[in-house]
Amino acid sequence: SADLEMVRAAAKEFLELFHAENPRAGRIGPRIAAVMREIDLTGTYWHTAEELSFGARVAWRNNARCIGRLYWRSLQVRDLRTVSAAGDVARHCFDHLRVAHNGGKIRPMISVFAPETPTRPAPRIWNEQLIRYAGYDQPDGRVLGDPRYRAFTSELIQRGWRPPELPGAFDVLPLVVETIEEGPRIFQLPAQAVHEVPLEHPELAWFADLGLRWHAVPVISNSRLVIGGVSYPAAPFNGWYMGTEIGARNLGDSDRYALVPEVAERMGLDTSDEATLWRDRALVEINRAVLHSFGVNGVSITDHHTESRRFLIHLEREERAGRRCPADWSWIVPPMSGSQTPVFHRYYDAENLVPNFFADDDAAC
Ligand code: HEM
Ligand code: NRG
Repeated sequence: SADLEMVRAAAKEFLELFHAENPRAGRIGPRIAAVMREIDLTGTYWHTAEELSFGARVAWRNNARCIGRLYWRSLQVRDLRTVSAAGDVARHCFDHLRVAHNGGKIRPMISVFAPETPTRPAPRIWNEQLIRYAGYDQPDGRVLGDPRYRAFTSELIQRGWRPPELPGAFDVLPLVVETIEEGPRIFQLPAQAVHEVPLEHPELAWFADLGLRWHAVPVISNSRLVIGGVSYPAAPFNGWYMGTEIGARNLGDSDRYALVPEVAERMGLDTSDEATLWRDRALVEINRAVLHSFGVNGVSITDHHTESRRFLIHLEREERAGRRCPADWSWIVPPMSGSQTPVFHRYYDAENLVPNFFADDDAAC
C-alpha cells in the first residue's frame, strides 16, 4: 500500500543517515534488507537501541524551534519501548522527572515509550508538559493559576480530579495517560517528582511576597517523536529552561500570569504613560528574579544572551559538518531584547528535516 511505501522510504532514508554518521555501526545492506522484510511482515519495524538513541538526538538537532541545540549529542535516551500500560507509563514519567532534575544539575533526557503500530495504538500523554499548573475559572471572570490550562483543568475536574482544598495559583495538575485498553487514566504526581523554585529578586525585597514559583524542569510530553517512519507519540523530553520562557512568557504574557502591571505598580513606575516604558522595565525585573532564583537554588537555567551565542556556535558547527540546520526565526529570537541577541540579525534555513518532534496539531511526518 501507499502507507507501507512511505514507511519503507522513510526507513531507508533514516538508516542511510544513521550509517553515514555512525561508520562503526556495521554494514548497512543487511540492516536495510532485514528492516524491509520486517515492514513487509508487520507494517513497521523495531529500531535497534543505537538507532533509537541516534534518532532521538537527531530529532532534537533537526527541530527548527529550539535554540538549545548545541547540546544535542548529550541527550540521554531512556529506552522504554516495551512500556505501554498507563500506570507504568506514569511511573516512568515520574522517574524521568527525578532523574532529569538530578539535584538541580538538570540532565537533557527523553523517555521513549511504546511506538504506534498497525496492530496497536501507542499510549498517549494528554498533558502538554509533565508539570503544569491548574487554571481555575473564578466567579469574577478572572482565572486563578495558569489561564493556559483553564480548559484542561475543567476537563480534569469533570473526569473526577479533585483540586486541593484551597486552590492556589500553582497547583500541579495530574498526569493523564490514555491507552487503548484502559482509556484515559489520571495520576497525581508524587511530591518527590515535583521540584520548584520560589521566586525572589536580588534587590527588590517585596518580590518574594508575590508568592511566585516555577517548576525546575520543562518536560514536553505531547510531541510525537518520528524516526525513520516510526511514530512514538509518548516520548517526553526535557532540557533546562531559558529564563525568558518563564519570566517573559509564562509570567509576563497578558493571557498567562500577566504580572507586568502588578510588578510595575510595586516598583512605583508611572503606568499612565506607555512612553515611560514601564512594561519593559517591569519585564526586565521579573526576568532578573527568575535567573537569580534558579541560580541561588542551584537549578540549571540559561539566559537568552548566552544561549543565543551558543546557538550561533551550533550553527557554525553544523555548517562545518556539512549539514543543514533549519531554524525558525520567530521561535529562535528570544521574547525580550531580541535585537540585543545575535540570533536576531540574520535569516535561517527553513527546511523540514526528519527525524523530528511534531506538536499535536502539526502535519504528520
Ligand atoms: C523549543 C530551549 C533542550 C526540543 C525550545 C524553546 C526554547 C528552548 C527557548 C522555545 C520554547 C518556546 O518559545 O516556548 C532549550 C534549552 C534546552 C533545550 C535551553 C537545554 C538543554 C531541548 C531538548 C529537546 C528540545 C533536550 C528534545 C530532545 C525542543 C522542541 C521545541 C523546543 C521540540 C519546540 C517546542 C514546541 O513546538 O512547542 N527549546 N531547549 N529542546 N525545544 Fe528546546
Ligand atoms: N516554553 C515552555 C517550554 C518549551 C520548551 N523549552 C525548553 N525545552 N527549554 C515553558 O514551559 O515555558 N527543553 O526541553 O528544555
